[in-house]
Amino acid sequence: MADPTYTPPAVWTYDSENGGRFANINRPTAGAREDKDLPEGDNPFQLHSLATPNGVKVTVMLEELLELGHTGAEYDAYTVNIGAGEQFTSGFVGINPNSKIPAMIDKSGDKPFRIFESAAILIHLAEKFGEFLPTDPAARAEALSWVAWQVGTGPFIGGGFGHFYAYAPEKYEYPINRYAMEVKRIFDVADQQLGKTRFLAGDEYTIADIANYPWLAPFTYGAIYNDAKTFLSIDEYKNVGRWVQEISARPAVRRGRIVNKVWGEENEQLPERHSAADFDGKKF
Ligand SMILES: N[C@@H](CCC(=O)N[C@@H](CS)C(=O)NCC(=O)O)C(=O)O
Repeated sequence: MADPTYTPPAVWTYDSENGGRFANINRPTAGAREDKDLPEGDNPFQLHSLATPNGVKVTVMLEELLELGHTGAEYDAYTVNIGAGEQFTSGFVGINPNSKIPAMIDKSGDKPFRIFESAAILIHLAEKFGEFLPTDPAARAEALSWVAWQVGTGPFIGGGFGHFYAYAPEKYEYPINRYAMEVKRIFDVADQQLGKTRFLAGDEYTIADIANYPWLAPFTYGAIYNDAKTFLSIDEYKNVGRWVQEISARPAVRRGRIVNKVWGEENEQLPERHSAADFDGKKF
């Protein structure tokens, strides 16, 4: 192992100049840094998010519900520019004390309430509309297990592999090896499961697929972390590839992927979404 070694001091101290890609926003403290309210629309759901994998889970879910005719799932989606620190406004911290997208307000009832953490949002919406989460106890347990699996594995993919392979100021062999191995193991888990079942939790498309798709699919397209698709030999995972192709063809998935997208081609971006008409003229 060629990496230089580091001897940790007795007490860690914060170095704001660590040079990492997110050094300007990451601090070891929580809470609002700026007094600013959130924008608000008239729809039952107010989503404050960004089209990263964690954000796309929720926009796909809402678009899937609308696709099924649940007009009660209409939503206003506003972009939170996490690179500019908008997750630290008083308004956003008020709906997510953890300052991470996605976060949502459900104002469909008498009293609006907040929901943060993408999995909690998916489960809330699935239960509210009675969709994408089976009611049979065994099938429900299987779907929730794969949702929880995603929440547990996501940080190894993003905060671990993605950070050290693509974002860290310098490349270090030890963490890249550690997390490359872990991401390949995660893909193998999904691939073996999808060798047995059409969708992650069985024959039915559920929130297990909606949670996992935005994290696994970009690797198969070569659309995440530079050359990660080649580096991790993602084409080996044939069952994941077959599953990604099937899910990518769903109209709701195609729409959900561009909501709160503020990069790429102009006609593939949708910083705000307030109604179905916002997709007019867009490529998705
Ligand atoms: N466990 C959270 C993770 C959310 C998360 O990590 N969001 C990232 C973007 S994908 C974020 O907002 N980062 C901003 C920051 O760390 O300051 C969830 O599933 O909702």
